Amino acid sequence: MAQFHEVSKQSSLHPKPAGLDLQYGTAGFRTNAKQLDHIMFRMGLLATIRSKKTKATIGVMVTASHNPEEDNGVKLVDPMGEMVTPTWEGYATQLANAEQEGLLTALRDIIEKEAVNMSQEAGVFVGKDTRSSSSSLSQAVIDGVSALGGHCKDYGLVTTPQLHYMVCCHNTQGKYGEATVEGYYNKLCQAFIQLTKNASNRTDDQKHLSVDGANGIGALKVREMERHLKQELKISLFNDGSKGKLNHHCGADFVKVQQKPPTGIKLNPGERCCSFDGDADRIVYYYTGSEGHFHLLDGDKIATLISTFLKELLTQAGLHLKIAVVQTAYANGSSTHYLEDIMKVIVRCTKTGVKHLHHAAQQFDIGVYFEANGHGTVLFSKAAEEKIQHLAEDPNTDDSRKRAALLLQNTINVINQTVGDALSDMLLIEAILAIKDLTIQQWDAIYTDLPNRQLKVKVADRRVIDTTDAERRAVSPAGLQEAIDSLVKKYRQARSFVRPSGTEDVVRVYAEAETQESADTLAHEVSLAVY
Ligand code: NG1
Ligand code: ZN
Repeated sequence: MAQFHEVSKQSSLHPKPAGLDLQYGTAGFRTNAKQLDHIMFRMGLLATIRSKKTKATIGVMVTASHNPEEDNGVKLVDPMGEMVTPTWEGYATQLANAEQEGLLTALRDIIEKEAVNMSQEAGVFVGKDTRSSSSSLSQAVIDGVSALGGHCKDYGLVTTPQLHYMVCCHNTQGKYGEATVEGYYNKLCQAFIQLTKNASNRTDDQKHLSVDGANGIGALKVREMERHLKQELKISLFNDGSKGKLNHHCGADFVKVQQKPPTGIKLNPGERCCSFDGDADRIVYYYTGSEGHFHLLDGDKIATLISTFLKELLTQAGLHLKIAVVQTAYANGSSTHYLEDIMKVIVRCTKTGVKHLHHAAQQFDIGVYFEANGHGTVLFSKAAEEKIQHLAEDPNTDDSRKRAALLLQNTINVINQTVGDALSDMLLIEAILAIKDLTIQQWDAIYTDLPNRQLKVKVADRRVIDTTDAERRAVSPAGLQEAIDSLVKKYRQARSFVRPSGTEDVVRVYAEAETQESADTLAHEVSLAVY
Protein backbone atom coordinates (compact mmCIF):
# COMPACT_ATOMS: atom_id res chain seq x y z
CA MET A 1 0.00 0.00 0.00
CA ALA A 2 1.12 3.53 -0.79
CA GLN A 3 0.69 4.47 2.88
CA PHE A 4 3.26 1.91 3.97
CA HIS A 5 5.68 3.09 1.32
CA GLU A 6 5.46 6.58 2.83
CA VAL A 7 5.94 5.18 6.36
CA SER A 8 9.01 3.34 5.21
CA LYS A 9 10.43 6.45 3.53
CA GLN A 10 9.69 8.79 6.44
CA SER A 11 10.83 6.37 9.13
CA SER A 12 14.33 6.36 7.68
CA LEU A 13 14.46 10.04 8.67
CA HIS A 14 13.61 9.02 12.25
CA PRO A 15 15.76 5.92 12.67
CA LYS A 16 15.78 3.81 15.81
CA PRO A 17 19.17 3.31 17.45
CA ALA A 18 19.71 -0.45 17.27
CA GLY A 19 19.21 -2.29 20.54
CA LEU A 20 17.49 0.57 22.36
CA ASP A 21 14.54 -0.75 24.36
CA LEU A 22 12.01 1.52 26.06
CA GLN A 23 8.73 0.84 27.87
CA TYR A 24 5.44 2.74 27.72
CA GLY A 25 5.11 3.20 31.49
CA THR A 26 2.64 4.99 33.80
CA ALA A 27 3.53 8.29 32.23
CA GLY A 28 4.10 7.07 28.66
CA PHE A 29 7.67 7.05 27.35
CA ARG A 30 10.09 9.18 29.33
CA THR A 31 13.86 9.40 29.03
CA ASN A 32 16.68 11.60 27.77
CA ALA A 33 15.36 13.62 24.82
CA LYS A 34 18.19 12.41 22.57
CA GLN A 35 16.72 8.90 22.55
CA LEU A 36 13.22 9.87 21.57
CA ASP A 37 13.04 10.96 17.92
CA HIS A 38 12.06 7.52 16.56
CA ILE A 39 9.63 7.04 19.47
CA MET A 40 7.83 10.25 18.58
CA PHE A 41 7.53 9.34 14.89
CA ARG A 42 6.19 5.93 15.84
CA MET A 43 3.71 7.38 18.36
CA GLY A 44 2.45 9.55 15.51
CA LEU A 45 1.85 6.33 13.58
CA LEU A 46 0.19 4.61 16.54
CA ALA A 47 -2.05 7.58 17.35
CA THR A 48 -3.22 7.58 13.71
CA ILE A 49 -4.10 3.89 13.86
CA ARG A 50 -5.81 4.38 17.23
CA SER A 51 -7.81 7.21 15.69
CA LYS A 52 -8.88 5.03 12.76
CA LYS A 53 -9.84 2.26 15.18
CA THR A 54 -11.88 4.48 17.52
CA LYS A 55 -13.17 6.73 14.69
CA ALA A 56 -12.29 9.64 16.96
CA THR A 57 -9.52 12.16 17.49
CA ILE A 58 -6.55 11.05 19.58
CA GLY A 59 -4.11 13.31 21.47
CA VAL A 60 -0.34 13.13 21.63
CA MET A 61 1.41 15.21 24.30
CA VAL A 62 5.15 15.78 24.16
CA THR A 63 6.35 16.37 27.72
CA ALA A 64 8.37 14.84 30.54
CA SER A 65 6.40 16.65 33.25
CA HIS A 66 8.57 17.14 36.35
CA ASN A 67 11.69 15.45 34.92
CA PRO A 68 14.79 17.56 34.23
CA GLU A 69 14.97 19.79 31.14
CA GLU A 70 17.24 17.27 29.32
CA ASP A 71 14.52 14.61 29.38
CA ASN A 72 11.38 14.42 27.31
CA GLY A 73 8.49 12.06 26.87
CA VAL A 74 5.23 11.32 25.13
CA LYS A 75 1.77 10.29 26.22
CA LEU A 76 -1.24 9.29 24.13
CA VAL A 77 -4.68 10.62 24.99
CA ASP A 78 -7.80 8.52 24.24
CA PRO A 79 -11.06 9.96 22.81
CA MET A 80 -12.68 11.12 26.07
CA GLY A 81 -9.43 12.66 27.25
CA GLU A 82 -8.40 9.63 29.29
CA MET A 83 -5.21 7.54 29.13
CA VAL A 84 -4.97 4.80 26.49
CA THR A 85 -5.92 1.23 27.44
CA PRO A 86 -3.31 -1.30 28.66
CA THR A 87 -3.55 -3.22 25.35
CA TRP A 88 -2.56 -0.11 23.42
CA GLU A 89 0.18 0.68 25.91
CA GLY A 90 1.51 -2.75 24.97
CA TYR A 91 1.30 -1.88 21.26
CA ALA A 92 3.15 1.35 21.97
CA THR A 93 6.02 -0.61 23.52
CA GLN A 94 6.06 -3.13 20.64
CA LEU A 95 6.12 -0.44 18.00
CA ALA A 96 8.75 1.59 19.84
CA ASN A 97 11.11 -1.36 20.15
CA ALA A 98 10.81 -2.87 16.66
CA GLU A 99 14.18 -2.57 14.94
CA GLN A 100 14.19 -0.35 11.88
CA GLU A 101 13.75 -3.18 9.36
CA GLY A 102 10.92 -4.72 11.41
CA LEU A 103 8.84 -1.54 11.79
CA LEU A 104 6.36 -2.23 8.98
CA THR A 105 5.78 -5.77 10.21
CA ALA A 106 5.14 -4.49 13.76
CA LEU A 107 2.75 -1.88 12.39
CA ARG A 108 0.87 -4.38 10.21
CA ASP A 109 0.64 -6.73 13.17
CA ILE A 110 -1.20 -4.14 15.28
CA ILE A 111 -3.46 -3.18 12.37
CA GLU A 112 -4.38 -6.84 11.85
CA LYS A 113 -4.88 -7.65 15.52
CA GLU A 114 -7.22 -4.70 15.93
CA ALA A 115 -8.82 -5.15 12.49
CA VAL A 116 -8.28 -1.48 11.75
CA ASN A 117 -9.93 -0.15 8.61
CA MET A 118 -7.04 1.77 7.06
CA SER A 119 -9.30 3.76 4.73
CA GLN A 120 -11.01 5.34 7.77
CA GLU A 121 -10.06 9.01 8.26
CA ALA A 122 -7.81 9.85 11.21
CA GLY A 123 -7.33 12.94 13.38
CA VAL A 124 -4.58 13.62 15.89
CA PHE A 125 -4.15 16.62 18.21
CA VAL A 126 -0.55 17.36 19.20
CA GLY A 127 0.71 19.50 22.08
CA LYS A 128 4.10 20.19 23.62
CA ASP A 129 5.71 21.67 26.71
CA THR A 130 8.47 24.31 26.80
CA ARG A 131 11.51 21.99 26.75
CA SER A 132 14.08 22.94 24.12
CA SER A 133 13.74 19.46 22.57
CA SER A 134 9.94 19.61 22.37
CA SER A 135 9.67 21.41 19.00
CA SER A 136 11.63 18.90 16.96
CA LEU A 137 10.10 15.98 18.83
CA SER A 138 6.56 17.17 18.23
CA GLN A 139 7.48 17.60 14.55
CA ALA A 140 8.49 13.94 14.54
CA VAL A 141 5.00 13.06 15.85
CA ILE A 142 3.44 15.15 13.09
CA ASP A 143 5.63 13.38 10.50
CA GLY A 144 4.36 10.04 11.79
CA VAL A 145 0.72 11.13 11.49
CA SER A 146 1.29 12.51 7.96
CA ALA A 147 3.09 9.33 6.85
CA LEU A 148 -0.14 7.41 7.45
CA GLY A 149 -2.28 10.14 5.87
CA GLY A 150 -3.81 11.30 9.16
CA HIS A 151 -4.99 14.84 9.76
CA CYS A 152 -2.95 16.61 12.42
CA LYS A 153 -3.84 19.66 14.47
CA ASP A 154 -0.83 21.15 16.22
CA TYR A 155 -1.83 23.06 19.38
CA GLY A 156 1.79 24.00 19.98
CA LEU A 157 2.60 25.02 23.54
CA VAL A 158 -0.17 23.79 25.84
CA THR A 159 -0.34 22.15 29.25
CA THR A 160 -0.99 18.40 29.33
CA PRO A 161 -4.51 18.89 30.77
CA GLN A 162 -5.30 21.49 28.10
CA LEU A 163 -4.56 18.92 25.40
CA HIS A 164 -6.75 16.33 27.17
CA TYR A 165 -9.51 18.93 27.31
CA MET A 166 -9.23 19.71 23.56
CA VAL A 167 -9.48 16.02 22.66
CA CYS A 168 -12.55 15.55 24.85
CA CYS A 169 -14.29 18.72 23.56
CA HIS A 170 -13.69 17.76 19.95
CA ASN A 171 -14.90 14.19 20.37
CA THR A 172 -18.06 15.25 22.20
CA GLN A 173 -18.91 17.72 19.42
CA GLY A 174 -18.41 20.67 21.73
CA LYS A 175 -20.70 19.39 24.51
CA TYR A 176 -17.83 19.56 26.98
CA GLY A 177 -16.70 22.96 25.68
CA GLU A 178 -14.99 24.54 22.71
CA ALA A 179 -11.79 22.80 21.57
CA THR A 180 -9.64 25.94 21.70
CA VAL A 181 -7.35 27.37 24.34
CA GLU A 182 -9.58 30.48 24.45
CA GLY A 183 -12.63 28.25 24.91
CA TYR A 184 -10.90 26.53 27.80
CA TYR A 185 -10.09 29.82 29.56
CA ASN A 186 -13.58 31.15 28.96
CA LYS A 187 -15.33 28.12 30.42
CA LEU A 188 -13.12 27.82 33.51
CA CYS A 189 -12.81 31.52 34.24
CA GLN A 190 -16.51 32.30 33.81
CA ALA A 191 -17.32 29.51 36.25
CA PHE A 192 -14.69 30.86 38.66
CA ILE A 193 -16.14 34.37 38.49
CA GLN A 194 -19.64 33.03 39.11
CA LEU A 195 -18.38 31.08 42.11
CA THR A 196 -16.61 34.06 43.65
CA LYS A 197 -19.84 36.07 43.49
CA ASN A 198 -20.85 33.92 46.46
CA ALA A 199 -17.99 35.30 48.50
CA SER A 200 -18.69 38.72 49.90
CA ASN A 201 -16.18 41.51 50.50
CA ARG A 202 -13.03 39.69 49.51
CA THR A 203 -10.01 41.73 50.46
CA ASP A 204 -7.04 42.28 48.15
CA ASP A 205 -5.08 39.82 50.28
CA GLN A 206 -7.71 37.16 49.72
CA LYS A 207 -7.59 37.77 45.97
CA HIS A 208 -3.82 37.52 45.82
CA LEU A 209 -1.88 34.33 45.08
CA SER A 210 1.82 33.67 44.45
CA VAL A 211 2.46 31.04 41.80
CA ASP A 212 5.67 29.10 41.11
CA GLY A 213 5.42 28.22 37.41
CA ALA A 214 8.35 25.72 37.60
CA ASN A 215 9.90 27.68 34.68
CA GLY A 216 7.56 25.74 32.41
CA ILE A 217 4.39 25.76 30.36
CA GLY A 218 2.19 26.44 33.41
CA ALA A 219 3.87 29.84 33.80
CA LEU A 220 3.01 30.83 30.22
CA LYS A 221 -0.55 29.59 30.53
CA VAL A 222 -1.34 31.12 33.91
CA ARG A 223 -0.36 34.50 32.43
CA GLU A 224 -2.72 33.94 29.51
CA MET A 225 -5.49 32.82 31.83
CA GLU A 226 -5.14 35.72 34.23
CA ARG A 227 -6.51 38.08 31.59
CA HIS A 228 -9.85 36.26 31.77
CA LEU A 229 -10.12 36.49 35.54
CA LYS A 230 -11.25 40.13 35.71
CA GLN A 231 -9.07 40.90 38.76
CA GLU A 232 -10.95 38.31 40.82
CA LEU A 233 -7.60 36.57 41.20
CA LYS A 234 -4.35 38.53 41.18
CA ILE A 235 -1.31 36.41 40.54
CA SER A 236 2.33 37.13 41.35
CA LEU A 237 4.19 34.79 39.06
CA PHE A 238 7.62 33.40 39.97
CA ASN A 239 9.82 31.00 38.02
CA ASP A 240 8.20 32.13 34.80
CA GLY A 241 10.92 30.66 32.58
CA SER A 242 12.68 33.95 31.86
CA LYS A 243 15.73 33.10 33.98
CA GLY A 244 15.68 29.71 35.68
CA LYS A 245 15.79 26.19 34.35
CA LEU A 246 12.69 24.01 34.06
CA ASN A 247 11.88 22.13 37.31
CA HIS A 248 15.30 22.99 38.72
CA HIS A 249 14.87 23.55 42.45
CA CYS A 250 11.29 24.54 41.80
CA GLY A 251 7.92 23.13 40.83
CA ALA A 252 5.38 20.92 42.59
CA ASP A 253 7.49 17.76 42.63
CA PHE A 254 10.50 19.51 44.16
CA VAL A 255 8.35 21.17 46.84
CA LYS A 256 6.48 17.97 47.71
CA VAL A 257 9.48 15.64 47.83
CA GLN A 258 11.91 18.08 49.46
CA GLN A 259 9.23 19.56 51.73
CA LYS A 260 10.64 23.02 51.23
CA PRO A 261 9.83 26.13 49.20
CA PRO A 262 11.12 26.47 45.65
CA THR A 263 13.98 28.80 44.93
CA GLY A 264 13.10 31.95 43.04
CA ILE A 265 9.93 32.75 45.00
CA LYS A 266 9.35 35.52 47.50
CA LEU A 267 7.62 33.98 50.50
CA ASN A 268 6.12 36.46 52.92
CA PRO A 269 5.02 34.88 56.21
CA GLY A 270 1.46 33.60 56.04
CA GLU A 271 1.02 34.25 52.31
CA ARG A 272 -0.71 31.69 50.10
CA CYS A 273 1.56 30.17 47.42
CA CYS A 274 1.29 27.30 45.00
CA SER A 275 3.62 25.39 42.66
CA PHE A 276 2.81 23.72 39.35
CA ASP A 277 4.87 20.94 37.83
CA GLY A 278 6.55 21.02 34.40
CA ASP A 279 3.40 20.28 32.38
CA ALA A 280 0.92 21.86 34.81
CA ASP A 281 -1.05 18.77 35.71
CA ARG A 282 -0.07 18.92 39.39
CA ILE A 283 -0.39 21.57 42.06
CA VAL A 284 0.58 21.91 45.71
CA TYR A 285 -0.01 24.85 48.08
CA TYR A 286 2.16 26.11 50.94
CA TYR A 287 2.99 29.01 53.26
CA THR A 288 5.49 29.79 55.93
CA GLY A 289 4.27 30.34 59.46
CA SER A 290 5.27 33.35 61.53
CA GLU A 291 7.94 31.15 63.15
CA GLY A 292 9.46 30.57 59.68
CA HIS A 293 8.23 26.97 59.57
CA PHE A 294 7.26 25.66 56.13
CA HIS A 295 3.71 24.26 55.78
CA LEU A 296 2.82 22.12 52.76
CA LEU A 297 -0.75 21.52 51.63
CA ASP A 298 -0.50 18.58 49.25
CA GLY A 299 -2.94 16.53 47.18
CA ASP A 300 -4.47 15.02 50.33
CA LYS A 301 -5.25 18.43 51.83
CA ILE A 302 -6.65 19.51 48.46
CA ALA A 303 -8.89 16.42 48.23
CA THR A 304 -10.12 17.07 51.77
CA LEU A 305 -10.95 20.71 51.06
CA ILE A 306 -12.79 19.87 47.83
CA SER A 307 -14.71 16.90 49.21
CA THR A 308 -15.77 18.85 52.33
CA PHE A 309 -17.05 21.66 50.12
CA LEU A 310 -18.94 19.28 47.82
CA LYS A 311 -20.44 17.32 50.72
CA GLU A 312 -21.73 20.53 52.31
CA LEU A 313 -23.27 21.63 49.02
CA LEU A 314 -24.96 18.26 48.53
CA THR A 315 -26.48 18.54 52.01
CA GLN A 316 -27.66 22.08 51.33
CA ALA A 317 -29.12 20.99 47.99
CA GLY A 318 -30.80 17.98 49.60
CA LEU A 319 -29.22 15.73 46.99
CA HIS A 320 -28.39 12.14 47.88
CA LEU A 321 -25.36 11.46 45.77
CA LYS A 322 -22.59 9.03 46.64
CA ILE A 323 -19.31 10.88 47.06
CA ALA A 324 -15.93 9.18 47.47
CA VAL A 325 -12.30 10.18 47.76
CA VAL A 326 -9.74 8.07 45.92
CA GLN A 327 -6.16 8.04 47.20
CA THR A 328 -2.98 5.98 46.84
CA ALA A 329 -0.66 4.42 49.41
CA TYR A 330 1.20 7.76 49.55
CA ALA A 331 -1.80 9.50 51.13
CA ASN A 332 -0.92 10.76 54.56
CA GLY A 333 -2.45 8.54 57.26
CA SER A 334 -4.00 11.60 58.92
CA SER A 335 -5.90 12.48 55.77
CA THR A 336 -7.38 9.00 55.44
CA HIS A 337 -8.34 9.02 59.11
CA TYR A 338 -9.96 12.45 58.81
CA LEU A 339 -11.89 11.57 55.66
CA GLU A 340 -13.17 8.22 56.90
CA ASP A 341 -13.74 8.81 60.59
CA ILE A 342 -14.56 12.51 60.87
CA MET A 343 -15.99 13.47 57.51
CA LYS A 344 -17.51 10.04 56.98
CA VAL A 345 -16.90 9.83 53.27
CA ILE A 346 -16.03 6.67 51.38
CA VAL A 347 -12.28 6.36 50.80
CA ARG A 348 -10.71 4.05 48.23
CA CYS A 349 -7.01 3.29 47.81
CA THR A 350 -5.64 2.34 44.38
CA LYS A 351 -2.27 1.68 42.85
CA THR A 352 -0.12 4.71 41.96
CA GLY A 353 -0.84 6.19 38.53
CA VAL A 354 -3.67 8.44 37.53
CA LYS A 355 -5.44 5.91 35.37
CA HIS A 356 -6.09 3.72 38.42
CA LEU A 357 -7.45 6.62 40.47
CA HIS A 358 -9.53 7.91 37.56
CA HIS A 359 -11.08 4.49 37.04
CA ALA A 360 -11.95 4.08 40.73
CA ALA A 361 -13.45 7.58 40.88
CA GLN A 362 -15.75 6.73 37.96
CA GLN A 363 -17.54 4.19 40.15
CA PHE A 364 -19.25 6.92 42.22
CA ASP A 365 -21.72 9.78 41.62
CA ILE A 366 -18.91 12.13 42.59
CA GLY A 367 -15.34 10.85 42.74
CA VAL A 368 -12.65 13.15 44.11
CA TYR A 369 -9.24 11.71 43.31
CA PHE A 370 -5.83 13.06 44.21
CA GLU A 371 -2.36 11.65 44.46
CA ALA A 372 -0.48 13.09 47.44
CA ASN A 373 1.83 14.80 44.94
CA GLY A 374 -1.02 17.08 43.83
CA HIS A 375 -2.26 15.34 40.70
CA GLY A 376 -6.01 15.02 40.73
CA THR A 377 -9.47 16.16 39.78
CA VAL A 378 -13.15 15.47 40.43
CA LEU A 379 -15.43 13.29 38.30
CA PHE A 380 -19.20 13.70 38.19
CA SER A 381 -21.34 10.91 36.76
CA LYS A 382 -23.77 11.85 34.01
CA ALA A 383 -26.67 11.04 36.35
CA ALA A 384 -25.21 13.32 39.06
CA GLU A 385 -24.81 16.20 36.61
CA GLU A 386 -28.39 15.74 35.42
CA LYS A 387 -29.80 15.72 38.96
CA ILE A 388 -27.89 18.90 39.78
CA GLN A 389 -29.05 20.58 36.59
CA HIS A 390 -32.64 19.54 37.17
CA LEU A 391 -32.58 21.01 40.67
CA ALA A 392 -31.01 24.24 39.47
CA GLU A 393 -33.66 24.68 36.76
CA ASP A 394 -36.72 23.47 38.67
CA PRO A 395 -38.95 26.50 39.45
CA ASN A 396 -40.16 24.75 42.62
CA THR A 397 -36.68 24.56 44.17
CA ASP A 398 -36.43 26.84 47.20
CA ASP A 399 -33.77 29.55 47.30
CA SER A 400 -31.18 27.87 49.50
CA ARG A 401 -31.34 24.59 47.59
CA LYS A 402 -31.16 26.51 44.32
CA ARG A 403 -28.09 28.41 45.48
CA ALA A 404 -26.37 25.12 46.34
CA ALA A 405 -27.35 23.60 42.98
CA LEU A 406 -25.99 26.62 41.10
CA LEU A 407 -22.76 26.46 43.09
CA LEU A 408 -22.47 22.78 42.18
CA GLN A 409 -23.05 23.59 38.51
CA ASN A 410 -20.33 26.22 38.48
CA THR A 411 -18.04 23.87 40.38
CA ILE A 412 -18.55 21.29 37.63
CA ASN A 413 -17.68 23.91 35.02
CA VAL A 414 -14.50 25.10 36.72
CA ILE A 415 -13.19 21.52 36.86
CA ASN A 416 -11.33 19.78 34.05
CA GLN A 417 -12.77 16.30 34.44
CA THR A 418 -10.50 14.76 31.81
CA VAL A 419 -7.37 14.73 34.00
CA GLY A 420 -5.65 16.50 36.92
CA ASP A 421 -5.12 20.13 35.94
CA ALA A 422 -3.09 22.65 37.96
CA LEU A 423 -4.87 25.70 36.48
CA SER A 424 -8.35 24.30 37.01
CA ASP A 425 -7.53 22.93 40.48
CA MET A 426 -6.06 26.31 41.43
CA LEU A 427 -9.27 28.11 40.43
CA LEU A 428 -11.43 25.61 42.30
CA ILE A 429 -9.31 25.85 45.47
CA GLU A 430 -9.26 29.66 45.31
CA ALA A 431 -13.04 29.73 44.86
CA ILE A 432 -13.63 27.35 47.78
CA LEU A 433 -11.34 29.34 50.10
CA ALA A 434 -13.20 32.50 49.08
CA ILE A 435 -16.70 31.05 49.50
CA LYS A 436 -15.90 29.39 52.82
CA ASP A 437 -13.91 32.46 53.88
CA LEU A 438 -10.95 30.32 54.88
CA THR A 439 -7.34 31.39 55.19
CA ILE A 440 -4.66 28.92 54.13
CA GLN A 441 -3.84 28.45 57.82
CA GLN A 442 -7.44 27.50 58.60
CA TRP A 443 -7.47 25.09 55.66
CA ASP A 444 -4.18 23.61 56.88
CA ALA A 445 -5.60 23.15 60.37
CA ILE A 446 -8.38 20.79 59.21
CA TYR A 447 -6.03 17.97 60.18
CA THR A 448 -2.32 17.67 60.98
CA ASP A 449 -0.16 15.61 58.64
CA LEU A 450 1.88 12.80 60.09
CA PRO A 451 5.56 13.56 59.50
CA ASN A 452 6.72 11.54 56.49
CA ARG A 453 9.68 10.84 54.25
CA GLN A 454 10.05 9.58 50.71
CA LEU A 455 13.33 8.08 49.48
CA LYS A 456 14.58 6.51 46.26
CA VAL A 457 16.76 3.43 46.24
CA LYS A 458 18.80 2.26 43.25
CA VAL A 459 18.75 -1.53 42.94
CA ALA A 460 20.04 -3.98 40.32
CA ASP A 461 16.52 -4.94 39.21
CA ARG A 462 13.56 -3.12 40.68
CA ARG A 463 11.14 -5.65 39.17
CA VAL A 464 12.03 -8.22 41.83
CA ILE A 465 9.74 -6.24 44.12
CA ASP A 466 6.14 -7.25 43.66
CA THR A 467 3.33 -5.68 45.69
CA THR A 468 -0.28 -6.26 46.64
CA ASP A 469 -3.08 -4.42 48.52
CA ALA A 470 -2.77 -1.26 46.36
CA GLU A 471 1.03 -1.41 46.71
CA ARG A 472 0.90 -1.26 50.50
CA ARG A 473 2.47 -4.70 51.00
CA ALA A 474 5.37 -6.45 49.29
CA VAL A 475 4.83 -10.09 48.28
CA SER A 476 8.35 -10.54 46.91
CA PRO A 477 11.25 -10.83 47.46
CA ALA A 478 10.62 -13.26 50.30
CA GLY A 479 11.12 -11.79 53.75
CA LEU A 480 10.99 -8.13 52.72
CA GLN A 481 7.50 -7.45 54.08
CA GLU A 482 8.33 -9.19 57.36
CA ALA A 483 11.44 -7.00 57.66
CA ILE A 484 9.37 -3.85 57.02
CA ASP A 485 6.73 -4.97 59.55
CA SER A 486 9.29 -5.43 62.31
CA LEU A 487 10.87 -2.01 61.58
CA VAL A 488 7.48 -0.29 61.58
CA LYS A 489 6.67 -1.80 65.01
CA LYS A 490 9.52 0.18 66.57
CA TYR A 491 7.76 3.53 66.00
CA ARG A 492 4.47 5.07 67.04
CA GLN A 493 1.78 5.80 64.42
CA ALA A 494 4.16 4.37 61.84
CA ARG A 495 3.55 2.98 58.36
CA SER A 496 5.95 2.20 55.57
CA PHE A 497 5.93 0.54 52.15
CA VAL A 498 8.15 0.08 49.12
CA ARG A 499 7.27 -0.18 45.43
CA PRO A 500 9.12 -0.09 42.14
CA SER A 501 8.67 3.25 40.38
CA GLY A 502 6.79 3.19 37.07
CA THR A 503 8.66 6.22 35.74
CA GLU A 504 12.24 5.91 37.01
CA ASP A 505 14.67 3.05 37.46
CA VAL A 506 14.38 3.16 41.25
CA VAL A 507 12.49 1.64 44.17
CA ARG A 508 10.53 4.20 46.17
CA VAL A 509 10.38 4.02 49.94
CA TYR A 510 7.71 5.80 51.96
CA ALA A 511 7.53 6.09 55.73
CA GLU A 512 5.41 8.08 58.15
CA ALA A 513 5.50 8.21 61.93
CA GLU A 514 4.67 10.33 64.95
CA THR A 515 7.80 12.50 64.62
CA GLN A 516 9.92 13.62 61.66
CA GLU A 517 12.94 11.97 63.20
CA SER A 518 11.13 8.62 63.40
CA ALA A 519 9.83 8.94 59.83
CA ASP A 520 13.32 9.74 58.54
CA THR A 521 14.95 6.89 60.45
CA LEU A 522 12.26 4.41 59.46
CA ALA A 523 12.56 5.38 55.77
CA HIS A 524 16.32 4.95 55.99
CA GLU A 525 16.04 1.57 57.72
CA VAL A 526 13.49 0.31 55.21
CA SER A 527 15.67 1.45 52.31
CA LEU A 528 18.50 -0.67 53.74
CA ALA A 529 16.14 -3.67 53.87
CA VAL A 530 15.46 -3.24 50.13
CA TYR A 531 19.05 -3.88 49.02
P1 NG1 B 1 6.26 6.53 40.06
O1 NG1 B 1 7.57 6.89 39.45
O2 NG1 B 1 5.65 5.25 39.55
O3 NG1 B 1 6.29 6.60 41.54
C1 NG1 B 1 5.36 9.04 39.71
C2 NG1 B 1 4.48 9.51 40.82
C3 NG1 B 1 3.05 9.12 40.50
C4 NG1 B 1 2.61 9.63 39.14
C5 NG1 B 1 3.66 9.26 38.08
C6 NG1 B 1 3.39 9.89 36.73
C7 NG1 B 1 4.94 9.60 43.23
C8 NG1 B 1 5.33 8.83 44.44
N1 NG1 B 1 4.85 8.89 42.09
O4 NG1 B 1 5.21 7.63 39.59
O5 NG1 B 1 2.20 9.60 41.51
O6 NG1 B 1 2.35 11.00 39.18
O7 NG1 B 1 4.97 9.62 38.48
O8 NG1 B 1 3.84 11.18 36.59
O9 NG1 B 1 4.74 10.80 43.31
ZN1 ZN C 1 3.01 16.48 35.28
